[in-house]
Amino acid sequence: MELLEERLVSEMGKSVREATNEEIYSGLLHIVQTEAAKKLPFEGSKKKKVYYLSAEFLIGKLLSNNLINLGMFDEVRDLLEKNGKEITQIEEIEEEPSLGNGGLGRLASCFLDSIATLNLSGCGVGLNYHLGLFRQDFVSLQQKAQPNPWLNKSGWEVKTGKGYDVTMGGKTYHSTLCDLYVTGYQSETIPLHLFDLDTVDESIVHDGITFDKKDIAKNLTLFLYPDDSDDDGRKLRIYQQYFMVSNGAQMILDECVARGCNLHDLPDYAVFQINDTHPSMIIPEMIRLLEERGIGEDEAVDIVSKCAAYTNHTILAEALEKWPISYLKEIVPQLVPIIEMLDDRVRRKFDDPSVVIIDKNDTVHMAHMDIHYGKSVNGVAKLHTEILKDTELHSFYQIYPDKFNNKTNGITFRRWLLSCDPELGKYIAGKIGDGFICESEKLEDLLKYADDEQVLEDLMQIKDRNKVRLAKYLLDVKGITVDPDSIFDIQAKRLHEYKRQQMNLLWCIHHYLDLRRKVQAAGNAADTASALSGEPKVTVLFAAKAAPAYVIAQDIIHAILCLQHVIEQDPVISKVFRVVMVDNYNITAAEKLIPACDISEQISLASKEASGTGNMKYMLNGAVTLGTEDGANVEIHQLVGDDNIYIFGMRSQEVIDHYAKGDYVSRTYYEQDPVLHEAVDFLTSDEMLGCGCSERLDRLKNELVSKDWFMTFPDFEEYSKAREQAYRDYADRKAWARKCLVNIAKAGYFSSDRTIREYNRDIWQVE
Ligand code: 26V
Repeated sequence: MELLEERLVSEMGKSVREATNEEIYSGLLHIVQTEAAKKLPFEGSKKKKVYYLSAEFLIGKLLSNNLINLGMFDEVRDLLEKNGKEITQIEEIEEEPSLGNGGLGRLASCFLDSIATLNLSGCGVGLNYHLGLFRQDFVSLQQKAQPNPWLNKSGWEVKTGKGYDVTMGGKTYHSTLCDLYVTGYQSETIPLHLFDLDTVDESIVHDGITFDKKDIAKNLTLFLYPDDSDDDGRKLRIYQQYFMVSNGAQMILDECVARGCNLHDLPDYAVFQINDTHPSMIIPEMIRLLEERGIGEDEAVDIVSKCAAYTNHTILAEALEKWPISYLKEIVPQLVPIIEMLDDRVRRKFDDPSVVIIDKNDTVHMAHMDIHYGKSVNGVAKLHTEILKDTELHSFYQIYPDKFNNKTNGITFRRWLLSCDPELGKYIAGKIGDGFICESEKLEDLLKYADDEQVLEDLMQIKDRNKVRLAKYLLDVKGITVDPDSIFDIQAKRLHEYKRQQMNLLWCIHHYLDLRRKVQAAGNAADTASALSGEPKVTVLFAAKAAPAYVIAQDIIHAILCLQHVIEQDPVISKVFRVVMVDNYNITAAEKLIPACDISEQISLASKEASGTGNMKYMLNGAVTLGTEDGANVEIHQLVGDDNIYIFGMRSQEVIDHYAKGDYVSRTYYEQDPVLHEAVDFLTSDEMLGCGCSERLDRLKNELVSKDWFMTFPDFEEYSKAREQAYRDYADRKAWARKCLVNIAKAGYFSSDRTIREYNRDIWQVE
């Protein structure tokens, strides 16, 4: 204790009591950085290393998580308390790094935590986006995208002084490299390498997130996922991707040579995991660099094919990247002959146009390159991998059955339990010991308390306190009032039609109209209170960013905000039902929302959600899933059993068959189901138009009635029934607590430590 206090005081030049929260934050940051750096493994102590290449790393705030992993959290908290300070207040100072978008980026961060925790030799490779993914504000009940200048306020990056030349679009750029330290739990630290360009200029951004997309020297690492609705935006994505992988490839070769590699034996020194197709150009780039260093073409292809491994994260066609060869000729002409050579080899071997790399329209299929020239192809949940094998990538599966494997996603329990819900973490450790932190399947020991009334009540009280904590946060930070004494029903994730926030919205409309009818039937004021007295109190929370160019997604946000507004105006109904959309969903918000959740909405159209990882986080924090048989929900269902989850809707095969036959007609449902009809019509009602924008609301209604590509209507009735059943079940506090307990107990399988052990066993083989 003395030591820590002395160090902090010497960092700050004043006593803890006298210091401001900002000074304490900076002091702790320096101490954590020093401790983390001491745990960096000696470069060269292990031969082979995994390089996790990803356009996104959604790492979240670092202070508390690092304190936990370094084993310093309790000591720091107690020291602060002794001096009249609160660790939660210090946490508020930190700006969350904005280097990711959704599940793919968060998964990459959980994986780094697990790689470090398991003491495996590895690192992350990505880009240092100055303004990150945009920050979401709500203005006039609509999403407004703003720059997110997180970097200016962050002190976590360590400048390395390293950098490489990268030639793109006829110009040579010199990169800079800074590292973020990722601490493992009671173990080593690994670096996340973030490449950047010194000439990037934040001042070129104006009117929200608009900027000159052609000025590469100034814009290259401004934003993650710059708007790709025009050619210049798409080209900028290629610039970013090539910059990331060319730097990564040069660094990999330098490091491997320093460890004793003679290039011929590169597969003994490096494996690169390609996270979705954004880093796919590492394959031709690495071949190019090897050839430049004197390796023959055949051998270079062979070497890279033994180093590269590809993870697929989605079956949505628009996310499987394809680039016109003309763009590549303009930006990376040095790769084009190599890609043509790779395509040529494929064509000579296989007489199947569906597996070529460059198709007849001169479009380059990045995933195809990964599959032919990688040693492994994995999906991210059992169902997803089966769909890849049977449908989306079937031709490839026939050629390379042995390359395909499943790696069901996972989450790090350090951040998603110990850090975000310390009270629950401690409570569980008090009951079954803290072995579950690293041996997650030990959580099953909790099952022996499944009928222990005291434990069940304790769990509910922890949940209640988390709900109060969330309510306070929403009031303090967002100015939103919610009743902690209501069911918290939460859907927080990227906004996409396949995730079907619009179906949740339609149910909310339906419920609101139902309540309104009950109030109206009661007539006078005295009776209205009693008209709703038997109703479950419900707070529906949404949180989601929509891609700036994704119009319908923004329409859905708008409709949710309009409904929120309409209900807020109703003093009677808002006592029992509220809809709240929380702005700027990020890790910090997730860490508040998840521990407070009762019902976890995982309602994607079956077959479309590759895995989901939010579903696992809610489960671990004792929420019950309301979901479809999609992604990892299938595995959650198998683990917890029918009694501890609410499953509804079409199964994936049925959905796939509908798409194959093209026989789904949404209008039929609209015309035949009066409940659905009424809810859909309300989108363009006087109440909604009173606060909303008719162009957006009309477009959304029309989209649903005339297309509904993600089939919300056929699932609506079953969804409503399952949801209402869950609300009724919630009334039995003990029975509900038992469901929560079973969910927690069965979550052990979803630790990212398990996932990383599988990657290492089957693909990486690093020490
Ligand atoms: C999405 C977007 C949306 C914004 C505009 C640009 C852009 C570019 C690429 C993508 C692909 C996102 C892929 C992704 O996040 N997939 C998710 O990966 C998770 C981890 O495996 C998985 O749990 C989710 O089911 C899957 O959707």
